[in-house]
Amino acid sequence: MLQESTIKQLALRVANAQDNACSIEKLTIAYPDMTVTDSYRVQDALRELWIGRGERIIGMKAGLTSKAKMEQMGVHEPSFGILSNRMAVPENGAANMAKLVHPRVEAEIAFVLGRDLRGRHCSIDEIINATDYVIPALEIIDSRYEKFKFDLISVIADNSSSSLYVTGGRPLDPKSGMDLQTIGVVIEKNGEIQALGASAAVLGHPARAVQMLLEHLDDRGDYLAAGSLVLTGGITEAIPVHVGDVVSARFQDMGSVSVRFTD
Ligand code: OOG
Ligand code: MG
Repeated sequence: MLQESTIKQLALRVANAQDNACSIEKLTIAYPDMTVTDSYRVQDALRELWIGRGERIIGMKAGLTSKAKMEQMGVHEPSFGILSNRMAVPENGAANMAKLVHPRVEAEIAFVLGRDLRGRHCSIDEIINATDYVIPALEIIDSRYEKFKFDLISVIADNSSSSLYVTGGRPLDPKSGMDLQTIGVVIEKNGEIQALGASAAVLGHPARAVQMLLEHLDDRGDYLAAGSLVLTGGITEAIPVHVGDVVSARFQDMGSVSVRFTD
């Protein structure tokens, strides 16, 4: 277990790379004994830093929750991260490439909770009953590690590559009989199809990502408050983007959500 002073130092190193869009070497190179627990402590320190500069916490993300994502990154366990209001981009808004290292876009189903959820034993039904609505989302991930290569411990310390996110399309009430496992999604870049999939790609059911997140939070004495936004993880592999690209994802019965990359 790393000392608290080291954790704070690592959070500053990661925050600096995030703020200045520069890449750093994997933290596990300098700290080979670092653990997953240490990495989540780095996230705690990042959250403190962000709150200290006036940001608001909006919710959390789960990542590496689909086979396509796990294979693409070579990391086979889900990781979680914190979302702040600084990361929100309006629907069809612009993401400035100058502030990003080597971004990629993911299509995800986002949950917005109507009431608090906590504990290790929430069923999928309980999660759905506590959900106000689900909504299409794009997550723009951007690893601060060179060549977008990392291990589980390093990526968690980089807040699971979170960078920006967009929600859009049509919010739906999951309590009104929709089938959350069979939502088809098509991702287009500049009008050309890049990837397609269905929501069951995320752990069999995207609410399972919320369930795993709750287990993770419970282990740390934390929970999801009413109003939290939860990104459940990319359904397909992530799509690399460059200046001028427009990415949109069309979700079955839920409309589409898009983002533009500008210089
Ligand atoms: C880690 C974050 C993955 C997702 O939705 O799977 C993620 C990464 O691939 O950089 O956000
Ligand atoms: Mg993601």
